[in-house]
Amino acid sequence: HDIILIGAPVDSGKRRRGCLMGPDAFRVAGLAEALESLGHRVKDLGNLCPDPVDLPEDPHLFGLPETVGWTAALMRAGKEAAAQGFPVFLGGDHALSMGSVAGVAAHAAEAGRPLFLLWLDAHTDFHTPLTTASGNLHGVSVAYLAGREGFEAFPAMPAPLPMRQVCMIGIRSVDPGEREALRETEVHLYDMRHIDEHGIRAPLAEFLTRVEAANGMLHVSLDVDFLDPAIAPAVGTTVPGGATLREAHLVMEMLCDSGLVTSLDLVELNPFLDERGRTAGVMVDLAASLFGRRIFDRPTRSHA
Ligand code: DIR
Ligand code: MN
Ligand code: MN
Ligand code: MN
Repeated sequence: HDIILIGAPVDSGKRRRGCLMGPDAFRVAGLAEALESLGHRVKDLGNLCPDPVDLPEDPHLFGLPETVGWTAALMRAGKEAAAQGFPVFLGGDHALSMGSVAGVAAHAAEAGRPLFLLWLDAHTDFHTPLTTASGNLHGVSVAYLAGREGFEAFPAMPAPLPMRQVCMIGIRSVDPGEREALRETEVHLYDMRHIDEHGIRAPLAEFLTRVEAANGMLHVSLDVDFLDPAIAPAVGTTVPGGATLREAHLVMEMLCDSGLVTSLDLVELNPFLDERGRTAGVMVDLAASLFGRRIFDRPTRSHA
């Protein structure tokens, strides 16, 4: 692949600071070198800045103007990068996915292909600015992408994502407002109990089969808190009972085998909370698995 690294030090999506250091932590942990060693061409665009926006703060929401500025800047950068190669967005908190996925969606719409979204997260991030109790905008990204109401302050989502094209895996923290709203959608949602009962392979394989059948593009959004905090402590919103290291690598290797992934977010890493770069290293290893690192080659076979 022609991989385009886009630093997005978004730190306005929640109150606890530190995700702005994420892009540099990924660099220090050797992301570009790992991907190059797998035979890819890697170009690092450095860090983006949010667009200046002329918008008042909202007393109910944290960091609204800055987050709107990030969404606009990332939407532009994401659309452009998707036309040129394989964008990898280095977060930054999960508010960045409003811009990254919107940009990629705009590209997919122009290419005439449906965009699918794999959301690997403890959380569903399906609040809107009207329903959020915390006021933290890293919790509204999927709702924005789906075109839910309440986002008048944001740039219009260019190509709203049908929720049936969204698959969520790893879910274990859902607020009441999100739960109700999700019930009305066709999202494919696999919570941790589903993983416990059926393993992580089956639901992912089913989703990949659908993406392939639709000739879709596939964006993967990996929130650090998808992982169990025992292996990935450097995130502001740890939730016990997450994916194990082996489950996460299996997901990444299956995604690699599928050949379907066209863009990636690595989000919510807070290096200020890390243990000597341990979580950054885990995220880099997972990205490497997605881009072809493996223990031994396997005979190629389909995900089904
Ligand atoms: C939480 C979001 N449901 C909230 N938490 C997230 O504040 O609305 N943590 N996304 O990563
Ligand atoms: Mn998230
Ligand atoms: Mn999360
Ligand atoms: Mn989070």
